[in-house]
Amino acid sequence: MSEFDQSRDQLFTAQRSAGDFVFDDSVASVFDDMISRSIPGYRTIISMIGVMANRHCQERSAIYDLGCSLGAASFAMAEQVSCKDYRIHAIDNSPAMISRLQDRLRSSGTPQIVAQCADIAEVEIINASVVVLNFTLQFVAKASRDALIKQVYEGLRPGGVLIISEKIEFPDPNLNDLFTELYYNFKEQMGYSKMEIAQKRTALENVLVPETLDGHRQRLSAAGFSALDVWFQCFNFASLVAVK
Ligand code: GEK
Repeated sequence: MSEFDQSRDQLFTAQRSAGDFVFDDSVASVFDDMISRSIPGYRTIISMIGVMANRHCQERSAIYDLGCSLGAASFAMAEQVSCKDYRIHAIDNSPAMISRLQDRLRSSGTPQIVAQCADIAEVEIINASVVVLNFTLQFVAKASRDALIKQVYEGLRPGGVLIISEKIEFPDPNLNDLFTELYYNFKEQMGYSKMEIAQKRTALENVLVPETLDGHRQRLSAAGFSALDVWFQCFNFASLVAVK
């Protein structure tokens, strides 16, 4: 548990009418609890992003945390990166997330993190040594994903890395069903009821659009990344690293 831990996520406990999931203040206020009980391995992924960022950060370069939410990956990187003269750009288009992140930055004394409320499709990536897309690309319109990854590639220095975590789907329908069911079993184990799980699933239906690992690999190769592979996977959640 971090010093920032907030309230428990009970957003989907009551019967609710259909409506798409949005990253508003009610979500931001319980987000730490929500994401750590909803993504198997989330805390491990966050901590390893810090380890990888320390390995790849270059002096006088920029680190980007795209779709940073409350800044978990940014704080992990700030804690672990030892190279000199770098800045972490923590970017999210949810005003509720960014306002809470600003509060955290004010009280945490981490001047190397700069928060910005913006659409990541419109942010210029410049002089980057590390770019993180931790469960963000899945919320970007599919038609815009190629351009975004290409832009990240162009903005990275040689030797720089992109770390990208996503909910994934499987080409084999039986495996897809199995991993989906195992994932719901995990959520029940984390204290969510069947009704909460079903309602959240409906709310996310048109908002979170997963792709296959092959789809991600192809997009990363097409953008120019030469070395890339999965470094973490649990059921239908995976994280890849791609080196320029
Ligand atoms: C973490 N990375 O804790 N531009 C900017 N932000 C966006 C966009 C966009 N176009 N689309 C979605 N977002 C975080 C977790 S959460 C994952 C990331 C989840 C933002 C959105 O506002 C939200 O804060 C974040 O991407 C996705 O490591 O909730 O499953």
